[in-house]
Amino acid sequence: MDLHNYLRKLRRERPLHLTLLDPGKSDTTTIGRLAHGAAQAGTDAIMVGGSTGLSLERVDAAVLGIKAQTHLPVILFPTVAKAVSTKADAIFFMSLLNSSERRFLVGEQIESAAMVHQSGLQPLSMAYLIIEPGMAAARVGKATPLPRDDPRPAVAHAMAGELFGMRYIYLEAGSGATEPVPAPLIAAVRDAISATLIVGGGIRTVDAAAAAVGAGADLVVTGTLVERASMVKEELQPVIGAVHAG
Ligand code: 1GP
Repeated sequence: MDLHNYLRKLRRERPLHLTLLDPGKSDTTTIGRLAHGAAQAGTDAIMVGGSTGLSLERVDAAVLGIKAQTHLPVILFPTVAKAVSTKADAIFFMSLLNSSERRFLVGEQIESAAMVHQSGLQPLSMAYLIIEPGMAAARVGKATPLPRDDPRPAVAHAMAGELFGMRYIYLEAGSGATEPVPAPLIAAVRDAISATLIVGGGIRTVDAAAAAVGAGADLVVTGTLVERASMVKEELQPVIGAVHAG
């Protein structure tokens, strides 16, 4: 499956929802159960990744667990090269553009490049931008989060990513953020780029999801919402509905 085309075609109809599952936080059985519920709720694809506690064994098992439970495409959302699973369909081949550490700008990517090339994983090039508060993603990625109240630095980073040829720009407030990326910042980045715009971090309500797509997000990511749900399908469905309603 050509994931880029799949996402692009669907996007012509409506914005998309992606569910992030973290093998560093949940065991394989739980990941399979969450993926099943998210699929029933209408999510468009599953992202697998996290900031800490990841090993290749855990990521492999998570991807296989998801594939046993759903037919949804699985996209890796990697932090380190050693945990890049070849069992997924695609990989966000990403650079954390506001990291101060070479490793997260190009180092891990260089280490995984030959394997990605040989594996059949489809690379989806992405500029990853961490916005305040940034949470664990900022700490682990050695990023000084970009300001929430002044869109200019985020716009400049997004434009640089697009000029590098990156097809996806991800505005990340950090998993579990108390406040998601503000709508005016999303709108300013949307105005400045034509790449596919992904927004995530702290989106747990219908209103927050509607605000993100209203401001111009093409893809909305939620993770904590599904991890904390006791009834995954029921709790996720309204938020996914708000994304799809665009
Ligand atoms: C983190 O943007 C994602 O990379 C998801 O964040 O867990 O807050 O939904 P949440």
